[in-house]
Amino acid sequence: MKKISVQKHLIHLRTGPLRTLDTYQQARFEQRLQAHWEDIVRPLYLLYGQRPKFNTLLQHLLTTTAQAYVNRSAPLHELDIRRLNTPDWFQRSNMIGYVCYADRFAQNLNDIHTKIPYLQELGISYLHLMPLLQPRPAPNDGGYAVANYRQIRDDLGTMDDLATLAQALRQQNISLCIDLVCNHTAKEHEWAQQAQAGNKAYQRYYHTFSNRNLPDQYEQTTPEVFPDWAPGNFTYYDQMKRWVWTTFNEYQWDLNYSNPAVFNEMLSVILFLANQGVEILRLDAVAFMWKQLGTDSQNRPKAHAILQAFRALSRVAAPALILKAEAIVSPDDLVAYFGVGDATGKECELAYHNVFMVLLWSALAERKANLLTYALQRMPTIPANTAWCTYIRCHDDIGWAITDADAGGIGLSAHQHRSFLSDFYSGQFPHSFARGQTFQFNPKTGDRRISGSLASLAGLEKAIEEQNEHHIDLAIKRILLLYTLMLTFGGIPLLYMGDELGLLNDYTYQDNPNTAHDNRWLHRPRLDWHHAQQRQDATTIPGQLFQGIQKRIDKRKNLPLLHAQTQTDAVWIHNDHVFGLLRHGQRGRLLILANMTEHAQTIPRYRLDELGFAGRGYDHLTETRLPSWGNITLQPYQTVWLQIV
Ligand code: OTU
Repeated sequence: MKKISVQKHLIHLRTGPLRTLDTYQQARFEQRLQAHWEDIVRPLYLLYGQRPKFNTLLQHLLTTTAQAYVNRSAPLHELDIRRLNTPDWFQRSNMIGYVCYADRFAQNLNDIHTKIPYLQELGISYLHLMPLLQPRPAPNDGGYAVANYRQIRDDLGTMDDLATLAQALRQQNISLCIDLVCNHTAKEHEWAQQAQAGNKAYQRYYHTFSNRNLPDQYEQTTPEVFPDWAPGNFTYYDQMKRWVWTTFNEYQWDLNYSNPAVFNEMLSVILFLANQGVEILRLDAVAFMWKQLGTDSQNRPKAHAILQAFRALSRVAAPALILKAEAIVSPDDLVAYFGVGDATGKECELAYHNVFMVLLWSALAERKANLLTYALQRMPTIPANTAWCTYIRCHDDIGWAITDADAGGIGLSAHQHRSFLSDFYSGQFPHSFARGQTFQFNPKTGDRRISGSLASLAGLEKAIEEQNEHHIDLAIKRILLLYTLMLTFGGIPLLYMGDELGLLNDYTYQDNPNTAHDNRWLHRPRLDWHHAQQRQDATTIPGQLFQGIQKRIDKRKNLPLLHAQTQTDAVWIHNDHVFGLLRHGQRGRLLILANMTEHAQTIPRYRLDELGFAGRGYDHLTETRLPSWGNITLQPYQTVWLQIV
């Protein structure tokens, strides 16, 4: 890679977009550009360095960046400074996320203002509003088929409403997160419309083919995401007489990032949204952003380069913005989204820990912690300036991301185990407590994923139906156990709307022709505020759950050692039914113990001593001291947050 000088580019920018700024504002931009220069050029050179006019391209991207910096409001510039002064703001133990659909949680964006007190009651400091940019008319994959990135869905409000909401949230120390569907657009997006009308420049925004030659070759190695209703990865469009790469639904067209114009467009969208006050962008389906013949076209090095370049450029214009990777991939591919090699800690600040999520469900079904422990131990640590997003449920299905190596390591067959988990959570396995449904059975691979709400998967639906008080109690304990582990693992825990109240599967999606085919709507209920009232009453199920979660959140916030930078190690407890999570570092040591079964379990004292927990322990959860000798017994599904004090 030849040396590319920042100076030459700066001169351009000074006479261009930066010229209206005062010298201080200009200097601040220039300083940031210099600081990030190598991180900007490295990924862009990998992506586009072979092009004859690389410097001109660079100039375009820098102009987009500088223009966004100029457009950024004074309060957001101030936020930038604040975040730069506290770079670990999203890693602290007081970060607690909540995820909801604006219209299913409230009516619309304006109505969310009235729900802020509810969020505060829970202790929320991060709010992810599910897809809200203008989608194509339904069906639109729950909003993941965007027709206009600069407009809000009509019934939710306007872009100004979003900016106003972001500001109101921030005043209450809540950071706003929204989705950016950067892998594909709706076929109704202007770019796709132009392409369909025959505009060659816009056809190059997508992966289009005049015949099946290349598509057939790609198909040899690319898996299907929605084999049930969107088999294959390509769709033919008669008007344009071309095949288009459509990984997901037919109406979602994959963008072609080998075209730098696409990169520039998306960069400008990112910065536009940051300038509305969005602080976290959830980048959807990032694993798919680069296609490469002969591979599965997922997790490619150039997909990582795109993310690295987005980050480096946005750190110049809007450093308060952080990026979250939605890469629901295998453990071996996941950690790379935080950046590796020269880009370590310079890709996405956040990534979903789908592996931890899957392993928790696995451990609950098996009543055993050994796969959970073993697989977590095999995962590399993440860069110090990044954090996981931990979660138990989200709006999507659960795909059993368990590798052969992980399952094999403890004597399981990965294929059979995944199959067991699908049987278990669809309720087919004998004595299963779960009420879920199979999502996307793929006869070619035998793969089956699972839909269902947290409460229904954890046994609450079945127990309520059977009016079995004991089973209701066990289901509540399971849910609280999952919450404990999500809250103590490290990173930002994401509560998924309704789970805090134990909302069960919502079967009404079957009545709507636009959702009936997609059982992920089982777990995308509306929040019934009348039902939510019960949270005040600890004798009700919502009350027990809500207050139990509230208490755990409060405990977490008061334990600064639960900072994301504190090391997290899964540890063997010498009892396969108990999961041990050790958080340790300069801030202190905490051992989380979780009984994964409905029976009492004993933990040998010598093991606690070995782990450095000899002496009188204190359980933060029950606020009691434990005896300094003898074994420890955990009640069914009990968790202990043990510290030596
Ligand atoms: C994401 O999903 C969204 O979360 C889904 O709701 C969308 O349908 C999809 O993208 C298309 O926009 O791409 O990197 O189990 O996890 O489809 C992973 C499969 C994705 C989902 C996968 C996911």
